[in-house]
Amino acid sequence: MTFFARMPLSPMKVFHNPLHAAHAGRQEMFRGRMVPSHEVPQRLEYVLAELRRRPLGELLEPEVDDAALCRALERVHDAAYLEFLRDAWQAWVALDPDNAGRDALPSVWPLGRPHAFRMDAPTRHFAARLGMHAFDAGTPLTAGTWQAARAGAACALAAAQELLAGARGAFALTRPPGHHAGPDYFGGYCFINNAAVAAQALRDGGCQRIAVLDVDYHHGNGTQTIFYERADVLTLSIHGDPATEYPFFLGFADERGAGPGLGFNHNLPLPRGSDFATWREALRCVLDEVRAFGADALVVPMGLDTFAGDPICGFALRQPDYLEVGAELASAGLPTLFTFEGGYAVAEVGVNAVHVLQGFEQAR
Ligand code: Q9C
Ligand code: ZN
Repeated sequence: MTFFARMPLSPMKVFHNPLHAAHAGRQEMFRGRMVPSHEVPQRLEYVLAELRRRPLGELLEPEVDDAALCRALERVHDAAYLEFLRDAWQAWVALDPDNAGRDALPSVWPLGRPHAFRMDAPTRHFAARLGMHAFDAGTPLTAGTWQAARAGAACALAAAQELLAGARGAFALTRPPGHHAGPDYFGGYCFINNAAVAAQALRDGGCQRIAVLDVDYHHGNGTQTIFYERADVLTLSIHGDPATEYPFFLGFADERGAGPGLGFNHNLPLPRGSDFATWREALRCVLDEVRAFGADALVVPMGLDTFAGDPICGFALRQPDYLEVGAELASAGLPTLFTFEGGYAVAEVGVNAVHVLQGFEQAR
């Protein structure tokens, strides 16, 4: 018998992050220029507005114990990285008081090649620490980043607790997003891996096998890396082929896991321009894997940047397709936790997100 013997049909609870707007990046490096951030607070506000129009269930702020949150974060991220994030803004402003009016972005990295630059260089300079903990120059770290990211992870933890208490579905509506964040690094607009925090909290709450099915346009590199050597968390991702798409350096089909985790990661890269028929075929394929794995819970890092109208991505899903995405996900028949990831067609992201959730609710 699986961990969840009975599944009451309670409506989906939504945990939204009251501090999300404290993280508001001004600019990101994009093709050699500084451009306005794509990952903006308005994105979440559009989802909230749509949820008020089409309520799915209770809309709650997470109430989680501080110490419990700390423990949950340390289950997936290095303590030194969390400390870095906590103190980063203060260190940035200490470099130069004028920095208070600009966001922090890395501009030098150690690469990691042998005998080139030292990964253990004896420096605590903030520019060096930033380069050690970031993998791109598109993810501004701001005055409120730590507060927002931490409160966002609290949403993921509360949603996991909801599933452990018997709920069939829960949504962690939070930003910044999380699926690109790894054990000790940020990037791709992500700082704390909310989906990984949720998956690990489900494991620690007694679930034996968790499947994480990432539907964001971009490969969920952080989640893959966090669970790469583990057989208890199956990581699956459908995304734009990294041969041409961000994050370029991970997300290829031959990455199947390592050590005891060999066989427990599967990437389905699709060519830029793929339509819903192609995408849905990939989804059905990974859902078969979820069933074969015998997962007792499903975590879905939900990006809506697969939308045809997305300004920085290349798939061609249409608005009504998202209702079907939700219904397909419900066919797994598992308690399911959604996190909010990408989706940069700001005015449409609310309808698309709620379509997935409504499709899920109506099909279950
Ligand atoms: N020319 C998420 O969707 N910039 N992150 C890509 C491509 C970074 C996306 C630039 C995209 C990160 C959560
Ligand atoms: Zn994305």
